[in-house]
Amino acid sequence: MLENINSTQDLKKLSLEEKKELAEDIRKYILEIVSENGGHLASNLGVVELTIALHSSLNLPEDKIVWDVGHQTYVHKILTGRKEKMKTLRQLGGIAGFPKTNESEYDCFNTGHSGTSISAALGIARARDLKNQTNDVVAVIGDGALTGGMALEALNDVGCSKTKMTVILNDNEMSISKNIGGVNLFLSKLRTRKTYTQSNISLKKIVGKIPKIGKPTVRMVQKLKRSIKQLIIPKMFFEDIGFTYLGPVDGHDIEELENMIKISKKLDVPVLIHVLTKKGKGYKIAEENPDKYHATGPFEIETGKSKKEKKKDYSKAFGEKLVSLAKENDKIVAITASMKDGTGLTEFAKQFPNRFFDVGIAEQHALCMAAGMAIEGIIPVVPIYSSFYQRAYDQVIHDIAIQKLPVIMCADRAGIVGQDGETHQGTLDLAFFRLIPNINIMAPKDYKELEQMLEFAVNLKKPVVIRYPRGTQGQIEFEKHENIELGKAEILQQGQEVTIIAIGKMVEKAIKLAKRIESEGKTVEVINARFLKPLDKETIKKSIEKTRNVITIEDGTIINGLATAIKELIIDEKIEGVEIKSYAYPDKFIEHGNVDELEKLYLGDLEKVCHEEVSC
Ligand SMILES: Cc1ncc(C[n+]2csc(CCOP(=O)(O)OP(=O)(O)O)c2C)c(N)n1
Repeated sequence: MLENINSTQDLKKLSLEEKKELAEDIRKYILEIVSENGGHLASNLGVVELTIALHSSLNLPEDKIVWDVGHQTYVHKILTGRKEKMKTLRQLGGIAGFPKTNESEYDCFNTGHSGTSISAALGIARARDLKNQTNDVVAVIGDGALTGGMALEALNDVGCSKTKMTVILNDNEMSISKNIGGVNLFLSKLRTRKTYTQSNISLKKIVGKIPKIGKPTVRMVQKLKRSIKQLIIPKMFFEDIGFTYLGPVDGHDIEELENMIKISKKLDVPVLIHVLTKKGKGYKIAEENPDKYHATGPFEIETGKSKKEKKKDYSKAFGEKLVSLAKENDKIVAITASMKDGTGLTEFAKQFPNRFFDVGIAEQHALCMAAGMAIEGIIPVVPIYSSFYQRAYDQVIHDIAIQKLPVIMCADRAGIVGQDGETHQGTLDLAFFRLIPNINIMAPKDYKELEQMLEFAVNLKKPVVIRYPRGTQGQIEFEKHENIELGKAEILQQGQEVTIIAIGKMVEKAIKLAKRIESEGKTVEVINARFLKPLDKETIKKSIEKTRNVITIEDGTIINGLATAIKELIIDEKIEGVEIKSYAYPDKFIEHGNVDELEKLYLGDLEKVCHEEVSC
């Protein structure tokens, strides 16, 4: 069936039975692609029927669908002319894992971070009204994303705005792990109301007749439905804030989904369709472990086994050390914004359930709450992916830094993360944290240094950021691990003619580059900066005054990171006659691709560059 589908027009010609067949073909195709390239599996398998129903019922690209997070758009991409190109999913120059307006006219808004879809859709709908157009606008949002403040802020606005638009709540009871919080409790009540489902059956019967009836009748149906519902669910949050609620509907029943979407198109008010789906649907291994297959590397389809050996990584090193510190110090707590496993907190949560807090996809709340705990003498440790820290910038400034509260902010997935692309690259954190007064910023060269830094941070009693990359430590085994001192760099090797200053995972590259330069007959001083703030000005100044030839290396943007800090130092200290070369990412959003490829593309092959460009 999939072979014959090249556009949404082809899809619209299919019978219901054919659409069901198509759904199975799409599942197989997604499995093939993700098992080869890696990617978001379970969420995509869960929305196959929903996406087919949306594309059958709407008229894209005039109508608009905004996909929340956007990790579940593989089906959408397959149905909108990108079927063949999907084989290049997440590869450099290939199809992105998230919606991209520059990839297709069917992608109407870029997403990647959770909770933006309802706001964006409301904006698009309001713009439509201002332009006197009549197209439909739909936001598709998961129950996980609905735990985030921005999604709730948008619901609040849409509900009372009376703007015609539809929110599809894709409720699979999962965020990446099991969904949590009050919103989840509320949804679980809706899910399990048998009587309410019963009322839907009568609704379905009425809906079947809709093509023949006019608007007044639809309004009557609505009224009737509302009165039934008020009897069954007296406190119905969505209706109370201004939505017409339809559902819950079986998210794997194409016919029922199409009916609901048809009704919503006829209503001139905000509608919320509550769709129940199963994450991983159709692939038993993912159905049973939806969290593990939320996002995955390449794997064998038959067994679900990863094709790559799973090694210890920075998140795990962080999690293990935190557990050992927490055993000694009962003031330590861990806070996650729905990323327990990804940030290495699984074991902590098991061992210290009372000191572990999953707040939902709510980074802003996580950090302000951490500030509240810190002011009362608790030691909150908050690992959040670097790019998601962007969400909580004001909380870092307003709630933590101004009050100098000792919150330990761990920016995981700092630097280039690879295939998730521009919304997920962690290249901005050094720059944006450095701007904030009172914040101390560290980055470790390996696991051991991360452990040292975490222990140091626990005792520091000041706001602190530790940033570390995705994946494993480098190949070099560093013997030297001096004690951490606030604002002190570590000289890894001494030299007379060139100074290389690097931070975090790039220290390994500094050592390699030094070897290359040395092979050409010059001696090189290698400084592991350790702290971007406070910078070890004394050590660095001394070295630069000696060599007058500096190379900086960092895995962040060229703006306001290590390179900038060193240039400022040279100017402020009036060190003259210095040659400086900086390796950093350019002032642009870095696309998707694998980490090695992107490093080569943007930083050059450092060893090769050394050979060609540095006067070795
Ligand atoms: C601001 C932000 N924080 C964290 C994430 C990581 N993340 C990606 S998907 C996801 C879970 C989303 O759950 P839900 O909205 O229910 O969608 P589902 O995958 O279950 O369909 C999380 C936490 C993110 N994308 N954005």
